[in-house]
Amino acid sequence: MTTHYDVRDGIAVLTLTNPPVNGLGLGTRRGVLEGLSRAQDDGTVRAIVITGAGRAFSGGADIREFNSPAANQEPTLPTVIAALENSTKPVVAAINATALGGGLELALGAHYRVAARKAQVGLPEVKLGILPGAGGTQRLPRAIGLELALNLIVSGTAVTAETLAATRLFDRLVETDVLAAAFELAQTAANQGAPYPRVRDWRVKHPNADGFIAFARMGVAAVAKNFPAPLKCVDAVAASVKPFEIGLAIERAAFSELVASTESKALRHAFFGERAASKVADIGDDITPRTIVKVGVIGAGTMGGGISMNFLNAGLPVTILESQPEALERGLATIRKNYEASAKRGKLSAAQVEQRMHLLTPTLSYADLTDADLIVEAVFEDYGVKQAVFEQLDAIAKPGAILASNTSTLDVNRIAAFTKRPQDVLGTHFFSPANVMKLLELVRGAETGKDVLATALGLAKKIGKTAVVSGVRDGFIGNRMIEQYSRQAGFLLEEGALPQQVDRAAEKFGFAMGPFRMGDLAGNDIGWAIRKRRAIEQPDVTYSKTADLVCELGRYGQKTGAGWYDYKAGDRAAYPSPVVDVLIVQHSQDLGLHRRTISDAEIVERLVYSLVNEGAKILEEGIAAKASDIDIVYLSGYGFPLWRGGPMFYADTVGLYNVLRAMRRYATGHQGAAWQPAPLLVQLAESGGQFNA
Ligand code: 3H9
Repeated sequence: MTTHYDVRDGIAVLTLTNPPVNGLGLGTRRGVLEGLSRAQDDGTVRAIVITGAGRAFSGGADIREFNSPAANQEPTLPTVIAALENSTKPVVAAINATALGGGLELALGAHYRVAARKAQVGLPEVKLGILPGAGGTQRLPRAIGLELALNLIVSGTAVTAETLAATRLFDRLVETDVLAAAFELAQTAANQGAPYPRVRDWRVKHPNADGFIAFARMGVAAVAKNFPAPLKCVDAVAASVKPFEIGLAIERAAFSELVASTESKALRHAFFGERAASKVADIGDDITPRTIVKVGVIGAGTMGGGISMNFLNAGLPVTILESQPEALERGLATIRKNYEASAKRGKLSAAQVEQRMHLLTPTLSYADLTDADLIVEAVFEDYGVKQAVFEQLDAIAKPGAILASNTSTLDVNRIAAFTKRPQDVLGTHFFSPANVMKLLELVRGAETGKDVLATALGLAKKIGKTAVVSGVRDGFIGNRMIEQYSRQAGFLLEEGALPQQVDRAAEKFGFAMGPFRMGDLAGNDIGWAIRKRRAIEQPDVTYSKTADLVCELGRYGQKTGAGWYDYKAGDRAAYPSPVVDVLIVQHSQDLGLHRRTISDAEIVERLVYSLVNEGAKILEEGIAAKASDIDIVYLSGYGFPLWRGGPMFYADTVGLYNVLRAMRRYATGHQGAAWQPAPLLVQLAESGGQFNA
């Protein structure tokens, strides 16, 4: 049972009991309606209170149900809300905690609302690529006014109930006992008798609704770009000045259209994918995480500093170690500078800056790390350097301390073997800038303890990261895939494209940055070093030499003032470089290739499908546990367009048969050997399957 019914002192109490957040799935909707009928039929019941059990009033419609037959099966949410509204006995919503989306819409169908002051309320549907589809766009403007409602609905922001104290939305706001206040109100309402107030009967008043809506539409159109939902929200809210049923029909039509859109499916995929990423099959509630109260960070460079800031921000003291006093000074100064920049932007107070700096202890001695519960190293990517660090850590770290490597490509098992406690070692691959980027790849070594991984997952949440678990393989998930993408980008140059065309096509597809601008930002020397290593480790794997030629000119990217593009002092814009263009064309000639015009569509397919193919290999090797993990890596760490749901989800929407067919076509072209399709992709394409089934 996902609703509970009982009668106390002549008041029927309907409690939503559908953990974790009382989602309004079919069973719960039925329960509410049945409870309502029971209360109408029971002569002893004078009024009805509806509330939620546990941590929420209701988190809204059950998102998992969307696009399944149950979503449209009666009673739908609009049916349930209409029944509340038309109840012959007064209905009071007792908003004990979070009321979002359909949850708030349900409350708007009650005659009265009592809420806990701190309860979070809002209509966040737009974040899932839809709009409130159970009357929210019509009732909320009636309750709180057109402008405020439009802002909340278009942004999807949740606010505390007390923020809306000045509006008609809540009849009472209370500190603690919501149910008692709701009972009192229910008794009073029953004493007064019908008619009971219905939000639908209220009028939206605004001195210039048309002008305001036109203004809002312009602003929303400018920022919503690839997301259709925000403008539909504006249209629906605009209709709230019309008769209620007309507005409701407009909302309903927009909801049906949006819920079926690829953008909404992608956003819902990302919502669940992000939550699923933190769940690991063999790590259940029986695994007790270790306690982390003190952190050590080795290396005060860009990465070490950024990593430290994450822990400081979460209130965890950090001891940061460097080998040279100057480097330590520099690292500390950078951290302070970053915090002061945040303070200038108004994101931190001066006191908060000091509080964080106060939690930071600099040191040149490993002896100061002996009481750390977690030590993260962010030193140079070289086995020799890592070995020296991990042997030291093994010697000084207290028993049970977690030893983490921020390696972005090296073998975590080999690193773990530098210690006598491989069960305490894992990879924590932060992305630069580490204090900003959401993604954290947790690399589980062959011997990493379950409690160590559980601790890292919990800690990731605490420091606001989106953690994805990867097995041990060169490049883990993200960088392993990006290498194939970069290879294709290089081959495209040999065949006829220029960096600016490739970047433009990738950015038009929606990538935050094309591959060459990204290379210039990250530093082209990093890829160069990897290719040199590959030449020894995997001599059969081919790369375009173009990138090496660019590096040989000292063009490492923004940091050297020149890379694939030219840069001007004090200006981060990338200017196409005649030097690089000549170099590329010359290189094609040297290879004996006849340069051809390459379409943007081909560029995008080759970039994205190379990610997909490698992703499929990662999945079949078990390096990633599920396709959505790969999508989350790309959405949170690599600027993949959110509305396309990540590379694996995107491939599903294109159709794996079509993806494979295109790959087979490219396999007959220049450097076609790079297009060996992953067996998993072939199998799914042939059986009509999907990565994200
Ligand atoms: C809607 O209402 C449409 C209507 O307008 C029209 C209908 C006709 N459904 O985030 P957490 C799960 S659209 C199903 O980790 P928190 C979530 O997957 C809906 N499941 O916790 C997770 O499950 P698991 C509009 C849901 O405390 C667990 O709950 N509403 C739903 O940090 C805990 O979630 C929204 O968009 C749901 N609606 O945050 C609200 N919500 O444990 C979306 C949550 O298996 N939800 N789950 O991984 C949220 O913003 C947050 O989850 C919430 C709790 C603030 C509620």
